[in-house]
Amino acid sequence: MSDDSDVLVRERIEAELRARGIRLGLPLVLVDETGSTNDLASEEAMKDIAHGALILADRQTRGRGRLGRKWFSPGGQNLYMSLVLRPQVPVERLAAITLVIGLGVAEGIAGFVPGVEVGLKWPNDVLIARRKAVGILVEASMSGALVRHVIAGIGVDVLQRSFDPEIASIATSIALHAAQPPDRTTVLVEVLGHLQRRLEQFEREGIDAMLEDLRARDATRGHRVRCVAGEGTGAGIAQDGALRVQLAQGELVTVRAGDVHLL
Ligand code: BT5
Repeated sequence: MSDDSDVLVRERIEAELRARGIRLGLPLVLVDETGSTNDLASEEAMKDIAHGALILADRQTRGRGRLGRKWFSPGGQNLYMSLVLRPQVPVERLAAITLVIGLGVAEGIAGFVPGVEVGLKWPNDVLIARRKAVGILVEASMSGALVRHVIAGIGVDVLQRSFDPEIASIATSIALHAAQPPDRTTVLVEVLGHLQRRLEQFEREGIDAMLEDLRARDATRGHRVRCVAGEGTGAGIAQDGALRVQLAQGELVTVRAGDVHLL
C-alpha cells in the first residue's frame, strides 16, 4: 500500500487559522526537519515567544515519547507539532493538561473518521479504533512553584498507511479510517480550533466542566488494563483527572503516573 503525502505551507496555515478566528498556533514556526519540535519549542520559549506559538515540522530526526522512547516521524505524512503554552492555572492542577490536550485532539480528528471510535487512553494517547494515532508529550518548565511555560508536543499520524515493524501492530492513522484522506493542513487547523476551546475552558473552569466528555472517550473504562499497581479493569477517570483501576484482587486504586496498557 503506498502512502499519501502532501506539503505544508506556512502562508496557507496562517491564512486558514486567521479565517477561522483561531489564535492558537500563531505565531507559527514551520521547518522541514528538526530533531524534536519539543526541543525547538523550548528554545523559542526561553526566547519569550508568545503563548500559543506553534513549532511545526515536516519530519523529525529524534522524535521522542516519554521516558526517552522513540516517536517515528517520517516526512510528508504526519503532524509533528509543539505548542508553547503559558497556562494560567495553579501548579497543582497542571497535571490534567495532558488529558485536556488529548480531548481537544480527539475532538479535532473525530470529524475525519465518522462512525469510528476515537478514544483517549490515559494519560497521553488518542486511539482510532483502539490503535494509537496520536501521542502527546507535555513538558513543563518550572521556576520554584511557578509554571514558566509548558511545551505540549503532539504527534498525529495523518496520511501514513504502513508503519515500521516495531509499531505496525499498534499504530494507525486518519487515512486508514477516512473515506477521503484529509490533507495535513486541514487536520492541523481543526485540531488547533478544538484545542483552543478546551484549553480556554481548562483555564476558566478546570477539568470539571469536561469530565463528562473525557469519560465518554475513556478507552480504558470496562477494559482489562495493566498499570503500575497491577492488572485490573479501567474504572473511570476521577474528578482530578487520575485514572481509577479495579484491580483483579479486588482493590480499587487511583493511578497518577506511569503507563497503562490495554490488554
Ligand atoms: C508518546 O510517548 O506517545 C508521546 C509522543 C509525542 C510525539 C510528539 S511529535 C511532536 C513532539 N516532538 C517530539 O519529539 N515528541 C512530540 P509514549 O507514551 O512514551 O509512547 C511512545 C510509544 O509510541 C513508542 O514506544 C511506540 O510504541 C509508539 N509509537 C512511536 N511512534 C509512533 C507513531 N508514529 N504512531 C503510533 N505509535 C507510535
